[in-house]
Amino acid sequence: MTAPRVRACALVVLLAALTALLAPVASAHESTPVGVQRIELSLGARTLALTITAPPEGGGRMPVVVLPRGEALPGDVTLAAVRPGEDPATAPVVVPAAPVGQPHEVVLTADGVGAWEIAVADGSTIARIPITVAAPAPTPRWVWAVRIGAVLGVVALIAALAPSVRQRPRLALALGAAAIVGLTIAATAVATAPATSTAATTAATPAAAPVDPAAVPAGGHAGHGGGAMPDMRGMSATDVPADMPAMGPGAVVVTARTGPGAQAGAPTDLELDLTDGSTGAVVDDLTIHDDALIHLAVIGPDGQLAHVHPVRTAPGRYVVRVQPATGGRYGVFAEMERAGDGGHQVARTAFDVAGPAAPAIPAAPGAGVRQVAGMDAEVTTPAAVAGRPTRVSVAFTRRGGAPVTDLQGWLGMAGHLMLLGPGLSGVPDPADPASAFGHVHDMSAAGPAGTYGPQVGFDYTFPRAGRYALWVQVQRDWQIVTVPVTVDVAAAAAPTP
Ligand SMILES: [Cu+2]
Repeated sequence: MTAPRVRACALVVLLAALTALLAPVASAHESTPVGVQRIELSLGARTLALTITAPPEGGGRMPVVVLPRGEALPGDVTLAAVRPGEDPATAPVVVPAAPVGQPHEVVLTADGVGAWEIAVADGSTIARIPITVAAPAPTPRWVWAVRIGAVLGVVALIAALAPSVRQRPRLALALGAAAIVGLTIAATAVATAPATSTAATTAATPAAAPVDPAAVPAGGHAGHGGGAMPDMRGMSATDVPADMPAMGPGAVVVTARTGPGAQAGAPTDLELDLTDGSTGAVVDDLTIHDDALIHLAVIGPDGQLAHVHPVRTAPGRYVVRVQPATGGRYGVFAEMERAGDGGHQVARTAFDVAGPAAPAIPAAPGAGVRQVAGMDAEVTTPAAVAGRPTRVSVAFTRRGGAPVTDLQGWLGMAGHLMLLGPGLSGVPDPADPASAFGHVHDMSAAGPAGTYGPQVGFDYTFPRAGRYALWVQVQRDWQIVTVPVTVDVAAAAAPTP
């Protein structure tokens, strides 16, 4: 080979080596892992599902997809990325009213490190979703070693191959040795580099802690303050023991307050203030879990359940619109997760509504077929015994018998079951702290089309005998379908000697 060809070949090899060496460095440093977070908002009378793509480390573009669900409502909503507490009116992005199920993407900008809020306004309420933009991680030492070693090696090698240097063998040899040393340093740094770390830039959803199914207590109670029920056949659940005071370190106390003159039959904004049960401090460290900051069950004396997702309007303050149908005392169950070791918990409170009182919860049908939202819902519950796992399932068919297979996932699951246990009177009473509350998930995998059905099922261990009110919830055509069910639970027989 001629000298120019040797040089050309050496150059190609060098460039290839340089590219190979620098490639992992570039990907480790420049491409920020992108976190995508879904959050459900009950904003005024609207239901919106937001999909937020976190900005890169250091700040930048933040695409948000807004999906209206539930009822189509006139009027725009506006979105803005603001610093905490800032007025979002200065540069809002308008999301025009759209039919339910039709997503609309807007791009916000959070161009700095630290705390931000995505402000979502409907003209009367401003929801503020907290977002944290992480600082870019400092370049690790091994990356600098790769860079310096590679540059040194390549420059020395090119210099060693220069015609003028090749006529001076000692210098060429020294440069060649320097090139080998540089490239060796770079290669060693790559080989010994730690695995790339990822930094979340948005409110993180902590993974559910694995639970040992063998640890199910005989009584069926699992955890206090709404600890996760042991998983059974892919199910997960939340259970609030009766008489549960949501106290203990880090337990959140929720105070509920209706608007002035809350009246049966009229919508009212329910305000929730969150404080720490131990310190009395405002609690503002909720993380998104199951696509919401707070999952709120409001259960009326008439047996109606509203499963809504209050919006954060200020630190420690959440608001949700409710429409109580009757007068009386309403039970409120707030499921949430605190950052750090706060864990998953349920806080319980109540509020009163003026107006004619309804009788105690009328019993919904038990097992069997009932019609709901244009479908036949067939409920199956085996004879339930306190302390034994029971499977409650609902099969949906269209009128005419064809199975329903187009149920949409909601909050990341095929279906939800909420339930209220018997109070001291022996029947469910949302105002009676003796009535246990539970929330169970059907976590079955979606079908090939990404939908669910025709059946959803839930495993639950009823803690004690008595009458339970259950509400099975699925989503279809962007609407939540609720199937109320009554289950009478028998006492466990005394063990025979
Ligand atoms: Cu929820």
